[in-house]
Amino acid sequence: MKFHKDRGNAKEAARPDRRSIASANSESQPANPELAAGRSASPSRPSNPKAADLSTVKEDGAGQILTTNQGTRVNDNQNTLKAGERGPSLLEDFHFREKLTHFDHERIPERIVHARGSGAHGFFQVYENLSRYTRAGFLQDPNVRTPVFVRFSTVAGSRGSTDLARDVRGFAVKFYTEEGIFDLVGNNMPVFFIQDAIKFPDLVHAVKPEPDHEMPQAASAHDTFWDFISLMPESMHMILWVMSDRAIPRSFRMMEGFGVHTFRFVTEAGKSRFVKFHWKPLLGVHSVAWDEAQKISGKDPDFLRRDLWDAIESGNHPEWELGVQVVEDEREHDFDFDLLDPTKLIPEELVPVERIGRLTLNRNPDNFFAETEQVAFHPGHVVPGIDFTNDPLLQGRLFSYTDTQLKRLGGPNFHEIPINRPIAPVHNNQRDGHMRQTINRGKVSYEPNSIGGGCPMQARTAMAGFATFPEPLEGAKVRARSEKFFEHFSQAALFFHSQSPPEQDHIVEALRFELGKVERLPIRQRMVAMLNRVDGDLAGRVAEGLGFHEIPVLELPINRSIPGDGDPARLESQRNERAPGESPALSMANTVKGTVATRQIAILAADGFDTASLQRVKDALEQAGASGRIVAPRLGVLRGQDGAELPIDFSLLTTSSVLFDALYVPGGSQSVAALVNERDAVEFVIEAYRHCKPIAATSDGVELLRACPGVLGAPSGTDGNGSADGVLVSEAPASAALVQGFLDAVAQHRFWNRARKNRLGGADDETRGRAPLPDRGWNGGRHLQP
Ligand code: HDE
Repeated sequence: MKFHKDRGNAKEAARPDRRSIASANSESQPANPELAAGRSASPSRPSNPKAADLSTVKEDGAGQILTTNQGTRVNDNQNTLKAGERGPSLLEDFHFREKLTHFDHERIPERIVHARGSGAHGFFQVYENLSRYTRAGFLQDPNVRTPVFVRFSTVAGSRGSTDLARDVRGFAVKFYTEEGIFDLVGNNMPVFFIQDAIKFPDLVHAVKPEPDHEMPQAASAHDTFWDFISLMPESMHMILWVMSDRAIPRSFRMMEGFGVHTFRFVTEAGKSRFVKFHWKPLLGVHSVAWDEAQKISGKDPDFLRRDLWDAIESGNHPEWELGVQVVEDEREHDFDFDLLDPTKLIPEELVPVERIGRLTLNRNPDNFFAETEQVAFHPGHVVPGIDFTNDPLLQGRLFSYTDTQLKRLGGPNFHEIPINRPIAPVHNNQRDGHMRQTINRGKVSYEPNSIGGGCPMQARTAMAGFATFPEPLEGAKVRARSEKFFEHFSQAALFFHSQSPPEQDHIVEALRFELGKVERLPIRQRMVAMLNRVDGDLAGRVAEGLGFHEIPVLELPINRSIPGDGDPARLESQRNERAPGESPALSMANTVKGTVATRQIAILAADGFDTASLQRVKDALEQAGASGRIVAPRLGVLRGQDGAELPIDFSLLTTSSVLFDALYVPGGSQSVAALVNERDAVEFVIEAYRHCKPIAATSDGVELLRACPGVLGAPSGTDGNGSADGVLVSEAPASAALVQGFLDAVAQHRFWNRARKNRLGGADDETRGRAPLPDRGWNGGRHLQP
């Protein structure tokens, strides 16, 4: 290593040259003719231009010498500079002061919402040219891979809170397109709590920990949240989503995503259509059980972050298809609901989702802070061909996101932070400000100008200049919503009616839990009365869990979101009296169940296990893309019946049943005898059963299941012939049929009906006495006709 560097032109040479694509042009020619044509991908571009861009700022201390921030080499990083060995520290110690000052300033404000998040890099590729819908360059050429950075998040909790809180998940995608950044800042639920952005601070204040004692963390189960909700009937549809298992996903990789608002697609010719965006995970949509979620929060609060990281590290790249529901402009008013109302979805049975491309996440960040924390999304980051509607929630968001970055990232230059800067060239007359990185050359920082030849110049639309869709507008200036916004209940009922019976049970249980944590009786009563407007059966079951003998009377007006001079009667919640129907696409029970890829299966064993069976099941799992992990009473190496040795992945102390998707117990009399006497092993099995996971046991392994109360109560399948409740037992060693039956069961994910049958964790059925219900008229299910 050279001690004295030749610093002659080092500073110049080190300047990353990442802005050379379209230097200021004084002629009215497009800087990049391909861009002007709405196309992208010059053949000379690196395969991932964003990765290449980020590489210019990466630092690695390996093999390097420790320096100060000024590049001065440090000789003593152990002692402060003192006046004598026992003397006071000296102000002169520039190294110490720089180090401590930097440390003192290492934290930035966390996001007011979505503080807890996990990110990854990847790319998006469209399946075919979509010029019939949009001029957006990244949606034209199936050969172009557009780099993306995705951040998943919870909403309510702080940065260090648990991943498995019952909550909405953020699903924010930053596309680094050749025409600039497009951010699709969505959630894993297709609707939202409120209709107008002006209520967002109220909603967030209500759900955040209560302001006097700052409790509870990352939880909606408290008085202020339900107080607000019980007065805001427009939230009812979203509430049912948040009370469903969608709010406790098994993995970020197994969540749907939604743009929520209605956006616009605009073609080259200026034709506009409405569009809703969807992300469909190729692994299907799966969740955990609520009891499991709470335990995971203790055992591994980073469960979802770890799952995403590990999947990418091991080459299991998560994938989603981008779907669009496209509605012709002329059909804007054809629906029972207002397309601008973000508390409503367009049922897929009415407008099918067209799958237009694929998102793949294939690279973990190098540095959490620099990338996942500093990434700044904004629904207002759009490219030509994508435009807004007047959804009043979206309109408010268009203000909020820049404002929030100014506070969080400290100034107006946050777009220069490497993770945020576009791969498209940036040229404008914005200057200066905190932490400015760009060194703008020349005298000109205004427009029009003659000194700079008029540059940087505006782009014609034919040069991929963004031009807002000229939507005709009329009307008085008012603070109001359209009439259809006041229909608050029928899509909540549609959602509830579209769920399978176990999913409905989970919603009932969630509401009993959440409202059970509410201390003020009138809030509980108002909520149950409100739920009764959605569905009488739902309200009755929640009421029963709360110990009510009858459904409380709903006080009028239901809608308390009323302006000072507003007429409550005119602004009252409406309910469409038609039967809500069913939309099978809303139920996770109808999701993809054809794969076991990336599932984590615990193999519970001790010394003396049946080597052949264990190996057969483990190999089969791994061949199918799942992982069989050995869990034993201690760490180290296990010795099988025949003396074969196997490394142990986890001891019963270092892991937990809730961290796995399924369980296999091989035989081996010595192994099983040890496990039967191990309380943690018995609990492991009982929990896997209680959480409705697939379980298989062979030969002596069945003994362990017998030692677990309730588990073999009603086995409906033996010898690997398949099992209705996902418990496969065979008194023989693992056969090919058993292995296949187990794989099929793991692909099913969970056997939620087991909880119904055994009353373990599921809601009650009709057998318990229930209060007579005044209003149960919403049960006539029918499928929606496309
Ligand atoms: Fe956000 N939201 N939001 N939001 N949102 C933020 O911006 C806001 C809404 C969403 O991983 C904040 O940079 C308002 C809907 C995601 O960094 C803030 C309203 C949807 C993320 C903000 C909404 C979202 C945010 C906080 C009502 C789904 C995390 C930090 C009008 C379509 C992005 C930040 C990330 C973050 C404001 C409602 C999604 C304060 C005012 C609806 C995924 O600007």
